[in-house]
Amino acid sequence: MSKTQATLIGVPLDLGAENLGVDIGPDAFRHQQITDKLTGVGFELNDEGNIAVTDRRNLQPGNPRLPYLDEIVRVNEALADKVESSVRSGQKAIVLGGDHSINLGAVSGASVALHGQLGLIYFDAHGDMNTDETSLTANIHGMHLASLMGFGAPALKNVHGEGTKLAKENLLHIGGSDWDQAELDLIARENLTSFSLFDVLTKGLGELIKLIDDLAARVPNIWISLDLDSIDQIYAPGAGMPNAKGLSYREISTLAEYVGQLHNGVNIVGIDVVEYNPLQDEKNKTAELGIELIAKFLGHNYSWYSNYMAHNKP
Ligand SMILES: [Mn+2]
Repeated sequence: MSKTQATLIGVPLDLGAENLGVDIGPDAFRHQQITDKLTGVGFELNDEGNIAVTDRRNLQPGNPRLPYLDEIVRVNEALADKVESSVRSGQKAIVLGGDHSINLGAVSGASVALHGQLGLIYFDAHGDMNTDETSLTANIHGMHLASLMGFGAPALKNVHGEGTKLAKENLLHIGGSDWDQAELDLIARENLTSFSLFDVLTKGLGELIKLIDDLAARVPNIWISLDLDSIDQIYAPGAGMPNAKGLSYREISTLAEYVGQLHNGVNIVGIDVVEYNPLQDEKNKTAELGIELIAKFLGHNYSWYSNYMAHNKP
């Protein structure tokens, strides 16, 4: 198999929510040897380090409906620049969070590089589709997906250039279970595509695979966003908001493998893995699962088994 060129970008941002620990996510992935492990299964990885984020103790929250907006926008602009140049140079972008608000810069950078010809497969227990007017918490990590599609606060919508970064018909939201009413209203009003956890369990993965195929047939490029809280806490205890009814290991790893093996000309341009909280992890297993899923979404095979076999040669 030919080598996959990829850029690794860490974004230790934790200003999008009140969640001590997600800021050390990128370095915890490195501690878990993400570079060696991905290199070992066919990646050529260029680790660009972390984007600098100002500590919240040195910031004023500002507008209570959009706390830490200025720093979140600044960090996302810096991330968008890096992702845009990575995508333009033909490298896969691997973005490690940080809270989920970094998806705003990641998708915006990819979208600008690809002139908006981009789909988004978004795994999350939550909608992340509130606006500053509807949010019950005012946490920006619950707003950026609406912003990408052109809804909500102008400062968020216009990161990395004015206007919509993701056409609303190019979103596939998977695994939702904890919705706010305003998000359900937005999905209904705008006819967004969501395949909830309930859908996974009542209709099965076969129906979801059809939606993935539909998206892949309509867009030439796809970005993957993986909030670790979409996965059951048995397998991903180190998520910012652990989930007792998330996707199983069999479900998420099968979906990742399927996406990574899509052949009809669609290009998986990058992935963000977010809301990793090492303080809540058990024996680094959430980081290890994150590494496995990154490899699989990008068309390679890394797993406990492949790692075992690599280290047990005669
Ligand atoms: Mn999220």
